[in-house]
Amino acid sequence: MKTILVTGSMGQIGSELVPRLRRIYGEDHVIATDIRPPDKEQGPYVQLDVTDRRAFYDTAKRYGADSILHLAALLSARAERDPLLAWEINMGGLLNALETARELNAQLFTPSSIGVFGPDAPKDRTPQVTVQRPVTMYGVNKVAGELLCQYYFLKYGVDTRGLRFPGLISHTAPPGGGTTDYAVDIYFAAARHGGYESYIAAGTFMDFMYMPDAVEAVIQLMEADPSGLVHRNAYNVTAMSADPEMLAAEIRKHIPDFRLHYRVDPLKQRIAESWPDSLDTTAAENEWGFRPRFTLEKMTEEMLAFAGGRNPPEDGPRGNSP
Ligand code: AKB
Repeated sequence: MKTILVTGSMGQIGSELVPRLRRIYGEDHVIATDIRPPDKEQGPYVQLDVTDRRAFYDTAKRYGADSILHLAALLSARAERDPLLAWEINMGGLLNALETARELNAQLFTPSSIGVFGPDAPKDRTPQVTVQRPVTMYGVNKVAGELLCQYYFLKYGVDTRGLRFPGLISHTAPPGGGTTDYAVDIYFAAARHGGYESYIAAGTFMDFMYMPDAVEAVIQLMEADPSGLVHRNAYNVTAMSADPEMLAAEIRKHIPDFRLHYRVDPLKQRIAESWPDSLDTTAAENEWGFRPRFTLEKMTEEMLAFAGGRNPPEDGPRGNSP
């Protein structure tokens, strides 16, 4: 049975991924770590700064980790405000994760992002393999991260795997410092206040995916037969492409008088405009069977139910069953 070390476990992805992993692999086989002290009773937890290579290695070794899910990172808008810190955490943390994986012969997953593409890449159905010239520090980190993971795979045989995530939408833990965060905020504002002021302009399309689909995609990729993984670092994945008006139209099916206003944030808008409108996910579909379950309609129904403090609809699938 796998023993999995997760960094950034209290972040947006980790908050849903860790409980799901514990249901599959057992509580004691998933070691959650984050830079913060633990906030509730839970399974094995270690406070870990991923830029401390010795502590990273010692923690993984102590628990006998044979799999590392390295999630700790600064997101795009935050990284743009402090590029040096972003380099330190995003690249330093990844290098420590890769070195630990190499020394312990462990599998390694780390998320990449739609941020690896820049204005030179095709905007619609952006191909798996195309020009990657990002204009943000976050994008530079993620491209370098993909290449570094591929280098460790080719040179040392480390079983590195990654996904280029779009904006991830979840009701469990708020995102922080991302460009796509508006697509989470809009649901909470709609359910609680009936209106939202968007920092992303109307007509700005980006890709999104509901968190249960993202969690299943990570697990599916980590369990996939390595012989089929041609583009292991990293796969385009997404479930829907939307702009603020599309999200609002879907919300109005449940809250007819929902109001959407705009106060555009120039930094986040500039980042969003440099990213694809939609990704081509053919490689992920063909190489390991990626197939998201949540459409915009179904996700909106659930997000509004959770954000409004109601239970989600009984009949809908919530990702795959354990
Ligand atoms: C961000 O907005 O920075 C992230 C991402 C798309 O990688 N959600």
